[in-house]
Amino acid sequence: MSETSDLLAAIAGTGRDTVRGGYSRPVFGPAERELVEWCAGELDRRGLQPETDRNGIVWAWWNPNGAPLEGAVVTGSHLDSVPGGGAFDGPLGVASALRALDLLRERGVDPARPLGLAVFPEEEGSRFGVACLGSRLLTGAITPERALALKDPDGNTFADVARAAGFDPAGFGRDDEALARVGAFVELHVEQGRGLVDLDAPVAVASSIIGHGRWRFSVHGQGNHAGTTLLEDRRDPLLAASRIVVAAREVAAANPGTRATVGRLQPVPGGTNVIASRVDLWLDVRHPEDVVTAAVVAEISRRAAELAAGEGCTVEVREESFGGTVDFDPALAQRLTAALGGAPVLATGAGHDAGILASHVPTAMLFTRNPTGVSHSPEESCTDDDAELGSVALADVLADLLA
Ligand code: HGY
Ligand code: MN
Ligand code: MN
Ligand code: MN
Repeated sequence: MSETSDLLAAIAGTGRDTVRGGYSRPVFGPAERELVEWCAGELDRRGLQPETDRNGIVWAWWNPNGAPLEGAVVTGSHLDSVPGGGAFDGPLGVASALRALDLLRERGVDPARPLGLAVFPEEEGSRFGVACLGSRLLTGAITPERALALKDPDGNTFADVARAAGFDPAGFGRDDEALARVGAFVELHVEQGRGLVDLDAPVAVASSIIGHGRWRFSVHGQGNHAGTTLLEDRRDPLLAASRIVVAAREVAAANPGTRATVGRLQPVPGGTNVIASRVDLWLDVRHPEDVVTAAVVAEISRRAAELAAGEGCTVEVREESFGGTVDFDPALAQRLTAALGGAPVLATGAGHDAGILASHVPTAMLFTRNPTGVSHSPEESCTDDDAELGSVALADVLADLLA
């Protein structure tokens, strides 16, 4: 074990299992209250008073010199997960932030600026469908109106869930005061790929996040009885949807570098002996060049309309979220690389709150090695030693930024 992996074990031992069930950050889901209490307890034990702001972001400040908070250095990540996710995507960034604070204190660092720790809600978008919902609300990348109307799989609106968790729905939205406090944001995250394994290095600095978005396809057909409806009389949206999934792969394969995924498909009403009346499927498309992403989505949409019509169905396509490729601040990335005495610089295909903040404040990321390279799955991994090396690296770059 290492101090960082001890913190990770504590996170895994709390209500995170329910969070891993794809539900939103505890602050919006009282069932995961235990996770928030653990986090608040760890901050409290370090003499930091956690406060949850009007967008559901948890902030805590280490400010031994009582300096104004504006222009602070902030580090942190998220605690929510995807359904069936791993134990490190998010929590490693939070555990490393706590451990890095401990290391800064052990080293006797006297910060010229405050250090903030932040935990962002609903980074995965597993509950309300839009990734990085907390950081999008903070920066105005999503309007409060659109966010409040988002629904979870049970049909609860974000407004209702937030109100039930004690938030004022009128409070959500861009928060310039909070943004003014962030002079620089550094997020550490487990690597979601094999870059560091192949380079045989424990930590990397991020160069960019490739652009990515989510589109909802709703295929409408004719609900009917599985036993009394002859094949020639059917307008089966699930058959059309299945062909759309195959077409998405074909279009992606024809555009090198494209990643197209349908990870969620929902027949309605979903009965074994019922021909569906509608099928919703969610398409995730990513590519380093935003124009290619747009062209791929347009071609998949065109093919979908054709395939639906071929089965007597229709299809509606709605963009749920899109963020273009983010190139992190090169000077800040260079400064982190120098503070580490040199480190690999890697791009990522995964989205992060850092990707949303990067358009508003100087932002950087560190990645810690993941021996399996697998993520969004229980096989996601990080050794105890590497987890600690990541925290040490985070402490090194924070010490440099706080000097
Ligand atoms: O989907 C992503 O890339 C991130 O894990 N939210
Ligand atoms: Mn993730
Ligand atoms: Mn993540
Ligand atoms: Mn019947």
